[in-house]
Amino acid sequence: MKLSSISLRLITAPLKQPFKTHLEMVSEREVIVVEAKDQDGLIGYGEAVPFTSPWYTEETVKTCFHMLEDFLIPLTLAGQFKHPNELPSLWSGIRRNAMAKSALDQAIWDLYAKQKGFYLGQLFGGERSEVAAGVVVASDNIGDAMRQIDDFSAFGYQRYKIKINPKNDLEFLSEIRRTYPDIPLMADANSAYKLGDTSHLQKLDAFKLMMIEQPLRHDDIVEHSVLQKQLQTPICLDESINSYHDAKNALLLESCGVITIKMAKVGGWSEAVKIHDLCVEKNVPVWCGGMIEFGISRAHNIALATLNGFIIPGDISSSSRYWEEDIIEPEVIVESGVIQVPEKAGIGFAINEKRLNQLTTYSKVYR
Ligand code: OSB
Ligand code: MG
Repeated sequence: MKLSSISLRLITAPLKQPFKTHLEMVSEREVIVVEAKDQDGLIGYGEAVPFTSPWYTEETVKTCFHMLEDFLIPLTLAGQFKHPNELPSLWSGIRRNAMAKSALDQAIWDLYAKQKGFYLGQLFGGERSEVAAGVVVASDNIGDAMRQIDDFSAFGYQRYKIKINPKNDLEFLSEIRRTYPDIPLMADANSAYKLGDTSHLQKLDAFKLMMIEQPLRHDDIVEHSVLQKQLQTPICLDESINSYHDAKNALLLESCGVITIKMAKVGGWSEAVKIHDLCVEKNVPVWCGGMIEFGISRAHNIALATLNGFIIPGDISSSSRYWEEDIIEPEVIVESGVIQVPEKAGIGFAINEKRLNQLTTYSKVYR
């Protein structure tokens, strides 16, 4: 594929409300928008979604920018590939840095789909015309969390996820279950527990959670296997799954009953689809994870979630969950708990250029 240019933009916007976990409070979101242009002026879009600091992944906005500018973009502009499915091997000499790779991979897949006139999800066999929407509540105050659940319920979200830690878990989950005994509920611990907390974690079985996400270390697969055997609630791995290889090992060791796939974290479309296909083969349900992202990343997630294995509502919420105004149009809308899948070519959404320009703090073009 011959590209005429690739450009990077840093964009920043405040969140409507702070996103609080035991690890970090995010109130301002910074990402990198990648644009890949061909000779006819068609543009594909991707979004790099690390955080400003390395609290969730080791990558940051600055490391991503560096990897894109100094390694991935020069290699890619040299044009030694015919199809976007060759990008992982083109980049195989660059270790890890999955979020940087994913953003460029997304942009080139979007461009390719636009050149061919197909909706992106269709290129990977995605068949759904609507995807189920879930939402995340990340607060350190139970009153505030309850208000958020109440507000979100107006959109009919099909699954609620609450951030927990050993200090607030019993209080938060009891309170939620008192008011909402039957809502589809799960909890995300973002590695707040140790294997030694097993007897405490067993108490959470009483709350009929769909799953508990990443209770133990961010890079662990073995201790989760030990823990899973002592819990009734299925474990879902998030931080631990950064590649197909990780997913294969987690299933081999029965470390989890569910996997959340974040395209950004596994390096792009090809690897995400490989993990999906493995989970379908092994009968393990998957859902599409979120990264507090803007519309471009959200659009890629929607396309990914059209694949058959995504049978649990993911962290794909409306644009308005986080933003006063998103960078795509139309914005992502959740109605009666679902998002309508677009039909237009590529990611299926147009760019809101005015908003994108408003949020841009720096940009650079590479040829
Ligand atoms: O652990 O799933 C996580 C957001 C940022 C970083 C990590 C996580 C999250 C979420 C998803 O919980 C939030 C969303 O995008 O709606
Ligand atoms: Mg998580």
